[in-house]
Amino acid sequence: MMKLLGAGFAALVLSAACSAQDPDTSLPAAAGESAVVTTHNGLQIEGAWMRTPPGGRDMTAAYVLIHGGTATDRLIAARSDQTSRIELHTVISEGGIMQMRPVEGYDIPAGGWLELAPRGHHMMVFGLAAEAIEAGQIDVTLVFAEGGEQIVTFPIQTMAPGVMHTHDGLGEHNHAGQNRSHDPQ
Ligand SMILES: [Cu+2]
Repeated sequence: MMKLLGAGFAALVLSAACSAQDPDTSLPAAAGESAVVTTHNGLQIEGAWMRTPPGGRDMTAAYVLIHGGTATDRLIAARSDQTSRIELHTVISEGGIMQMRPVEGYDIPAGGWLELAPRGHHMMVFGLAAEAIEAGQIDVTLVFAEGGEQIVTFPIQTMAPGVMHTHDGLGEHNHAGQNRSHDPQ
């Protein structure tokens, strides 16, 4: 999906909006929303959440929005002690049917962003511990090619948090609107 987005356009919009002064980055997490986590190389991770698996199952998906830093990075793996494994997946259309495929990683463009969201890129979670579901959250280690390992707490919930509201509300940039234009749906 990201490849369809004009890199120059994204850089233009986000270089100003995602600076250190961006009010987005200093907002505390609201109920049901993960805190904004910043890696040592300036990646900003927000909107993390994992979907509550349907009754009795232990397989689910997890999502996150990662703002790029000043250099391109790559999300190459994810893991948690409270799962048996986490795979990086994308969704492709094959013969008109949407299907999931494992991928080696996702690029995070400098000045751009990587979004994992329902019907698109996602982390596929296998063997989720019942204790994590009961606790309503899980610590997941995200592994970046340049940014190293970063632990992020994912709330476990049935619906997406209102992660885009900060972008919509503050008027400087609008990921939600841009993403719709290259959403696979
Ligand atoms: Cu999947």
